[in-house]
Amino acid sequence: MIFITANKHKYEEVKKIIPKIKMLEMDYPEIQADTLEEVAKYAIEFLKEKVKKNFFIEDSGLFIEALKGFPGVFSSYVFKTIGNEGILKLMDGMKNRKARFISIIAYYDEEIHTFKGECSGKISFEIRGNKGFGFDAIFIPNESKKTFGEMDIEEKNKYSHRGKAIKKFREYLKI
Ligand code: ITT
Repeated sequence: MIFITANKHKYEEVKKIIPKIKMLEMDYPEIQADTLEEVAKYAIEFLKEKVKKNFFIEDSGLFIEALKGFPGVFSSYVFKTIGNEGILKLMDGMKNRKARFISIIAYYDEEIHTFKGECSGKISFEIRGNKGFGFDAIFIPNESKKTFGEMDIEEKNKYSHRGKAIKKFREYLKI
């Protein structure tokens, strides 16, 4: 089973739940669309002719309620540009800190299958923790007081959007 991603952290998280996974780094277009599902499906259409085995990709994003869902489908770009400091600055003085992460796994085996995981929580007031990646250090899932940046992979997987999506995928695969 092949996981096409350029993000080593995502791969490590997935591997804890489905150990027999190989990472393959391949470039694919991430279109500008309204939903993660559309972005993922377009990527599968692009990749399916090029990859000869069954494979999957994962597309994820952070949706902040007070920012009307921003950065959402632009999460990767926003993280690379303004980063966690930028998000905290945008939210300066905002009391509504509600946010959720969404993960879409898109799997191709002659057909496209998608599996969705969501994790609700809030944006912290400061950067906390140096584990994980991306927005982990500013996101506190509802089930905990810690940010994802303060959790090991196992603990993050218990609550996270990706952990939930991968578990659904594992059930589908019956492994
Ligand atoms: P791919 O090669 O798999 O596309 P990517 O890092 O570009 O890797 P996405 O396009 O799905 O991934 O972008 C999602 C961005 O949202 C990612 O770069 C992070 O900044 C952020 N993100 C997604 N899941 C996250 C998580 O579990 N913890 C922290 N940040 C996350």
